[in-house]
Amino acid sequence: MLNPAMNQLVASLLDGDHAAALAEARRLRASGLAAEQIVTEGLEAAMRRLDDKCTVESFNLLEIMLVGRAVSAVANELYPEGVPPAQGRATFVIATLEGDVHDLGKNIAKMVLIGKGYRVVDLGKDCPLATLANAALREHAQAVLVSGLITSVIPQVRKVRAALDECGLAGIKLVAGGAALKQSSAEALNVDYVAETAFDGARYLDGLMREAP
Ligand code: B12
Repeated sequence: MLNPAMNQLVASLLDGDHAAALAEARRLRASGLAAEQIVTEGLEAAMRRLDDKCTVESFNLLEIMLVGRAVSAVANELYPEGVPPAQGRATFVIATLEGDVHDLGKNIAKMVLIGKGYRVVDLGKDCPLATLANAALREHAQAVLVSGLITSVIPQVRKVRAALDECGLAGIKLVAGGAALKQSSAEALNVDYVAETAFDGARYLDGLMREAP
């Protein structure tokens, strides 16, 4: 059920009107709503409504891209990235794997983590396994994060652990997120944790980093 406080934001996002969506997001923040709530009850709710348009005959790429642009604008406003710290609390490498071009959720996860003071190396979308594993090694990452929105990318996700092992990164933590992956278990995906939302993933990583020696 849509939170009525989000009605205007969701409507502006679905219109692809990024100026109106930004203004409404600022108003919601000023009224005391947490950024986390605006993402989970506003941005994610708007994207769920887009679902039909991505599947039925009325599929309209331009419309979806405009909504995506509006979502990105609001996410950037809520989590201003600035310059990622050279020495963050820890370094993570994040990517959407080869075969999947969805990146809005990955970008939100990245911004949330940067907002918490982590250094996040973003390898973008459609990323080959070898590129991901090599970057984790090169950047001395403490965890590897993968985002997946289409079910056909799941076999790739299952291979990440082996690619990391081959690079000598056997113990590195591996976290999955995104609409397609969160329907699976950590065991099935061969990862350490499957995040329900960007914030759930960030809390898991916070816990790991607190435990780290
Ligand atoms: C926008 C969109 C697109 C845009 C993507 C724009 C972009 N730059 O990302 C475009 C138009 C390009 C697109 C293309 C396609 N799409 Co599309 N798309 C969507 C749509 C409508 C929204 C996805 C989205 O951005 N959600 C909002 C974000 C914020 O949510 P999220 O990713 O889950 O992220 C949140 C959390 O999960 C978490 N998170 C995400 N990643 C990670 C990672 C980590 C580590 C952590 C901790 C957290 C985390 O953080 C976010 C905030 O909490 C969905 C429908 C839906 N309801 O999901 C379909 C959907 C994902 N698409 C779908 C399909 C089929 C396609 C196409 C194959 C269509 C086609 N026939 O060509 C192509 C894909 C081509 C490819 N090879 O990848 C299907 C996938 C079905 C499936 N299960 O396999 C969906 C579900 C629609 C449907 N019902 O059929 N799509």
